Amino acid sequence: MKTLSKILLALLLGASLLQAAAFTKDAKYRTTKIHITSEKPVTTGSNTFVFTIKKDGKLIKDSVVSLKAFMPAMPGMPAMESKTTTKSLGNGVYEGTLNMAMSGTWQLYIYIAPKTGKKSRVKTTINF
Ligand SMILES: [Cu+2]
Repeated sequence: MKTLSKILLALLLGASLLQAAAFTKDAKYRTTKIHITSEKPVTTGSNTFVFTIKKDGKLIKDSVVSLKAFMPAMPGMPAMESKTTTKSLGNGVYEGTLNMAMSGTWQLYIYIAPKTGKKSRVKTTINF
């Protein structure tokens, strides 16, 4: 029995290591498409998200990508906001950490400023 539970535990750990991101979401605005992932489930506090950004099917490299997450004021609670500028991981992939102080629905704005060409903003929500 002890051996069996050890085997089961090993299988579970192996499965969780192989598992894809705990959180994924796709957002788009016109021809800009963003695939958002987080290694860990989204939770109250600090969350690191990875954004893969494409425009017209091409990976968007060399852009400044910044984030704003906010929750409007609720009864008995002020509005909350977290902003950051992402770090480019190369090849159209950007990573940023937001502090989400409470559970619920957060509005997320992703601002993309390319070196040349038009800036764009993609809106989505994150719910946890
Ligand atoms: Cu709130």
